[in-house]
Amino acid sequence: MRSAEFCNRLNLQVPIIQAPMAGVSTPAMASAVSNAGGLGSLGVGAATVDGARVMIEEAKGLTGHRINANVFCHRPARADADKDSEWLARLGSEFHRFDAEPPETLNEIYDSFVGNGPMTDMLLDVRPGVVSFHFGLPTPEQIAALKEQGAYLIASATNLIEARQAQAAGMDAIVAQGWEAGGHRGCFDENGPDDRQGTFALTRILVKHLTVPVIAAGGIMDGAGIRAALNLGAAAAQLGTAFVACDESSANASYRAALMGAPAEHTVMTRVISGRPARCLQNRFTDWGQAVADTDVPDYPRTYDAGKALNAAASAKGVGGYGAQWAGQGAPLARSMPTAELMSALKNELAV
Ligand code: FMN
Repeated sequence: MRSAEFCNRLNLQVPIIQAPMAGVSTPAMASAVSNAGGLGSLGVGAATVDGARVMIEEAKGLTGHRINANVFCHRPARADADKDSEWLARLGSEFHRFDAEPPETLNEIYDSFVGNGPMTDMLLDVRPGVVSFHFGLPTPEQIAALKEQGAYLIASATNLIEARQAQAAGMDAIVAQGWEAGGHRGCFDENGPDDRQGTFALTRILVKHLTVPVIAAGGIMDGAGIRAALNLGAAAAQLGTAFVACDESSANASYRAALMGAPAEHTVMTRVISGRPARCLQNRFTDWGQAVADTDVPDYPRTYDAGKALNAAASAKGVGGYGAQWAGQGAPLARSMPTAELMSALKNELAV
C-alpha cells in the first residue's frame, strides 16, 4: 500500500530506486532505470556545478521521467596541517611501492551542498524531479527553495535520530541505510556513536516511527530482497551494488572483475580511502587500513585526495587493489548485464 502511494506520487511502475553512486552511476544508467519504470539516480556529490548540470541534462534528454540528483551534505572538512602531514608520511611507503611520492598537502576536493548557492541554483534550474541528500541535510532555505520548485526530497538516515531530524526538516521520504550497504555510510556525524543497525531492523523501526515513506537500502540485490523490504513496510528499495557491474556503469575493469569474482565474498567498512566510513570490497587499501585508528584519519574529503592519488599511482603500475571499490554485503549476488535487462529481471523476480 505504502509502495503504491509512493509509486503514484513519483509516477513509477515499480518501487525500485537505483542508488545514486558518485563515480559509478551515469546518465545512461539512470535514464535506463527511469525508462524501465523505476527511479534512476545520479550521484553528483563530487561533481562541479557544471559537471553536475551536464550529467542531469544528459539523463533528462534520455528519459521523460524523473531523475534523482544526489548531493553530499557533510560538514566542511577541518584542515589540520599536523594530522595531514602525519597521514601523508604514513601513506608514503604505499606510494613508494609504485615508485611514486604522496602529495605534499591534502585538499578539500569538493564542496558540501550545505549552503552551496551555485549548486542549489543549478538544481532549481535543471529540475531533475527528485533531489536527495547524503551525510546530513541542507539548510532550511535550500529545502524551502527546492520544495517550492516542486522537487521531491529524500535523505539518507542510518538511525532513528537522523531519520526524525530529516522528517522534521521536511523530507518527503527517508532512506533507511543499513550497515550492510555499499559505499559511504550516510551518517550525519561520522565521529558520533554508531549502532550499526542492519537494513532489516532499521527499516522496520523507521516504518513504525515515521509518517513519511521509508526506502530500504543495504544488501538488497534481487526481487526476493525487494519483496522482503516491502513486507517490512518499506515504500521502495534502493539498490546500489546490484547496478555496479551493469554495462552503463563507469566502474573500471578491476572493480568489475573484483565484484564479479572471489573478492566479492568479503567487504570491509573503512574510512582510510576517503575519510568517512564506507563499505568496500576487501582490497590492498582496506587491508592496509585495518591497523589505522579512526582518529588518525584526516577529515572527509581531504583523505580522499590522497586515496585517489594512491590509486592512480597503483593503477599506473597495473595494480587495481587501491580503488574505492564500494560494495555492499550482497556483493556475491551482483550481476553483469545491461541496466534494462537487470530491471526486467528484478521486475520478474518481484512478480513471482
Ligand atoms: N549514496 C548516496 O547517497 N550518494 C552516493 O554518491 C553514493 N555513492 C555510492 C557508490 C557506490 C559504488 C555504492 C555501492 C553505493 C553508494 N551510495 C551512495 C550508497 C547507496 O545510496 C545505498 O545506500 C547503497 O548502495 C545500498 O546498499 P547496496 O549497495 O548493498 O545496495
